[in-house]
Amino acid sequence: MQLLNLDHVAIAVRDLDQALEGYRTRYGASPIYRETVESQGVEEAMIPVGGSFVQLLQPLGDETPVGKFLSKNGEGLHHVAYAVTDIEHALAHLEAEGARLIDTEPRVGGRGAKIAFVHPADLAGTLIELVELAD
Ligand code: CMX
Ligand code: CO
Repeated sequence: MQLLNLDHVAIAVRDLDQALEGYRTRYGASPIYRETVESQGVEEAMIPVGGSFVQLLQPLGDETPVGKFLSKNGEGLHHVAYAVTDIEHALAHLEAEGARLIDTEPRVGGRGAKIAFVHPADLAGTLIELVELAD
């Protein structure tokens, strides 16, 4: 098990266009990907920062994970995502460690990457995403 890189920090927003405009005007930063990921209930945009990204997430509905988060907490930091080389191996390791996995098998997320989440109650109150990027 090795965390290769901080792939992204994700921020829940109500209005993706408005948040992107803020990043553009305040920080001169623009997204290089923008896509709807139905399976995760989000429209997402990825802004490159060094070797990592800021991921802005707008929910597709109130009953999605990000929709529920916004209702409860308002806009703000939602999760951190670490890149791994072999996500199945990483999940097997975490399961053996007794970690509270949300996904026991990877799903396909944005950029065609394999992704899986670990529950925020598992460690330090932080929702963690593992990402294995597509070749
Ligand atoms: N960070 C930290 N804590 C969080 C959290 C978050 N992002 N989301 C929820 N929680 C906490 C809640 O505050 C709550 O804590 P308490 O029990 O102390 O009140 C607890 O987790 C349960 O929260 P909930 O509002 O009842 O929500 P659910 O249990 O229905 O869902 C979670 C929480 C994490 C299981 C769900 O959001 C999930 O499956 N997330 C993974 C998928 C996801 O987030 N997809 C969108 C991003 C896609 C992408 O990055 O590509
Ligand atoms: Co993410």
